[in-house]
Amino acid sequence: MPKPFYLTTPIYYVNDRPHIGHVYTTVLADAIARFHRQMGEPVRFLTGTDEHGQKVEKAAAARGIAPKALADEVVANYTDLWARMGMTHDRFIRTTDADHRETVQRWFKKLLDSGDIYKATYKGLYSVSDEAFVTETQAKELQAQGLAHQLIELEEETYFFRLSKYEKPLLDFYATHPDFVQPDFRFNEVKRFVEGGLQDLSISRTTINWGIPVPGDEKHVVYVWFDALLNYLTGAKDEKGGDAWSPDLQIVGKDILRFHAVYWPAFLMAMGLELPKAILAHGWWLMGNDKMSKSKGNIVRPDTLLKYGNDALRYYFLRDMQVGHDRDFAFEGFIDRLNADLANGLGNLASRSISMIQRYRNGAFPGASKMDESDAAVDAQGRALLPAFVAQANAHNFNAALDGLWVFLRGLDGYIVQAEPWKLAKDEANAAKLDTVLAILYRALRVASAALASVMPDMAQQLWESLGLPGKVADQRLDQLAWDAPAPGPVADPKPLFARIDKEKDMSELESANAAPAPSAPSLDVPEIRETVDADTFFKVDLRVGKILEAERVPKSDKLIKMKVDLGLEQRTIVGGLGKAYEPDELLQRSVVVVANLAPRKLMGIESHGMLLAASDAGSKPYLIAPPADALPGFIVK
Ligand code: ME8
Repeated sequence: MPKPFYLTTPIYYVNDRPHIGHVYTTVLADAIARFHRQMGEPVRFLTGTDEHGQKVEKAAAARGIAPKALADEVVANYTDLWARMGMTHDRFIRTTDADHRETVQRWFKKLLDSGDIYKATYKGLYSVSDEAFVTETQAKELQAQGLAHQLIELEEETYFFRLSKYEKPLLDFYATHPDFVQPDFRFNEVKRFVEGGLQDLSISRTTINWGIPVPGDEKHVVYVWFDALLNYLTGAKDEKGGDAWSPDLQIVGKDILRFHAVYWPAFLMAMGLELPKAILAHGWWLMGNDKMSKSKGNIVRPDTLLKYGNDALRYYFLRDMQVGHDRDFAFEGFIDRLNADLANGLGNLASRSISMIQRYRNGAFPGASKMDESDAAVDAQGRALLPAFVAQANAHNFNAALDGLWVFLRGLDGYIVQAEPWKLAKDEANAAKLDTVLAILYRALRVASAALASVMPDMAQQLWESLGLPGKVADQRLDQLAWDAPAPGPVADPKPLFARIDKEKDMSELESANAAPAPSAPSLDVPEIRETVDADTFFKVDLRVGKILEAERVPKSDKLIKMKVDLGLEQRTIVGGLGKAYEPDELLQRSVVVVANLAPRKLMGIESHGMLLAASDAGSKPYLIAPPADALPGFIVK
């Protein structure tokens, strides 16, 4: 049994339901998996979920449930969605699976024995959202992006991975493997990062419980990224004892490239295992050119789009995204693309062509005996179609592959208009020319159907059957399908491939289905500046930096949140009217500015000792004022 083409997606965190970003990655991987199968290769395709770590622990705590219960719930969301979408992965791995725990503990121990893992004390800044310690430079970057609230100070005894030792081996490896990271510009970012110097990496935590225990030192759990990356090792093994190691292609979003192109290969070098052949980093789907995020309320969920069918969504993703780059998502563009390419384009061409074969030739496949110049030109383009598609898909450029196919299909509309088959049919003297035109249309649709099997599996099969072709289109070898092979039988009645979308109607429906608690535009609905006060009056107000340690909603109030705030010298209970703008979970570990000497007052029966400063106007939500990350609780604000 030859080693299968081993393909992986990232494993997704279980702190939230899937959104179109996760769907995109998985669709891209699924299309690549199907494409390789159609090239005659055995494939092992792995996806799954990343279930340990602080992010998941916190999300579960915010819901008042155990992390594993949250994981089970979110996993069901993923597995249901993948089943509905017909994803063809061979295993859905969960980092809570017993065989994975065994992999992680076994390798941790081996690397400890070999000296690539050692124990020491770490003191520094930690980013909760990235689940990673950050360097001073990275901290400054986060501050500049207004993300300083994600950083916390941490000092702990930890196990380190000797990453610094692999700086040179990694650079040597990059130099000798020019296709390791795709696209090129991302590879350059990775190289620059490693050239900047690598520090040893902390790979255990004592501050959280939700993780795989370090073998022999159970107050530590294994750092979530060490745990998560090793899923690719666990998942390489199949149920029959086969091992697909090493990965041929690992698909990741640009956000997690560093973990995959630096840490991961360094781990593998330490383990003495073969490195992946290629890592493909794709860009992001944005909304209004902004990152999708829960707090911005601009997340597009797959269900909103799946009402147009799985194939339509797959097509849009693969056609409109140039792998590697970011792309702004817009409902209008989505509908326009589907109407133009699927309803008017392929759908229309297929039904027109098949109907003509039925009407003029009783459904039988006509042979192309004679070709004039225009027929020969289209026929030659058609012959080149599949090899071009295969070359582009091999390079994972589905958007170019599909673009090329559609340029040809659109060209056929012109060919039909020029040839006027309805006129040819009226005169028996033109029978040979009519045969040729119909044969070319038939061949083009057959090739399109085979090529599209990886992109739109159901629609491709439907088209295949309409052409009177037997079996599964997915079983057609793309490297063996002959352009001018004879047809085995008559065409069948064409079924409409894709119904045109009523744009006006659906646009408003789509936008409201996805209705975001839209971030209110800065309308500047503010009163005049107030009367002058002297400095003494102002300085009576004692403003301090605080850090929110706990946050929960006040029962029966949609506005009030009760918080415990660290003021350096003491901890306070403060009740704030933030509930419509923030989830309690988003407030945790945030640095804030507190009016520290405000007389206590009771809000819904709870005594509040202070107030948090926020900026807003009459129409907007309150935006909490965030001091920089290195301002400690207790610092005076003046
Ligand atoms: O990072 N556009 O999990 P995650 C395109 N558990 N793709 C997007 C996207 C967007 N807007 N948003 C997310 C993790 N993605 C870790 C991975 S792997 C060992 C551990 C995709 O749930 C993209 O592929 O945050 C990104 O890498 C992945 O979802 C992150 O998923």
